[in-house]
Amino acid sequence: MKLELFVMTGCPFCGKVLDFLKSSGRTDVQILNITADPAANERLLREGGMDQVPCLFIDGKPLYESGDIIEWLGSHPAESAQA
Ligand SMILES: N[C@@H](CCC(=O)N[C@@H](CS)C(=O)NCC(=O)O)C(=O)O
Repeated sequence: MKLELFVMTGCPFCGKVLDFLKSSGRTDVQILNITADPAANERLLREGGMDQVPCLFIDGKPLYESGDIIEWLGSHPAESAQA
């Protein structure tokens, strides 16, 4: 499963999700910072449909809202952690 988290610098909601990732030791989520990466910003708008972060792309399907993202990540552990 491909997981991509779109964030931006200084966003507290993004910080909440990043803190969750760090505390869970999860490394299977690719981080894309739209502040530093204009192509990622364009992709978020085009494929996600909303100019809002954080947004988690789950195999290309966008999930917005930090609380929903954390809930999803919590209920879908990293594949390597499932064994
Ligand atoms: N309720 C959302 C709030 C997210 C939010 O407000 N993000 C801000 C950055 S801190 C944003 O993307 N603002 C741009 C916009 O809403 O167009 C969440 O918890 O994820």
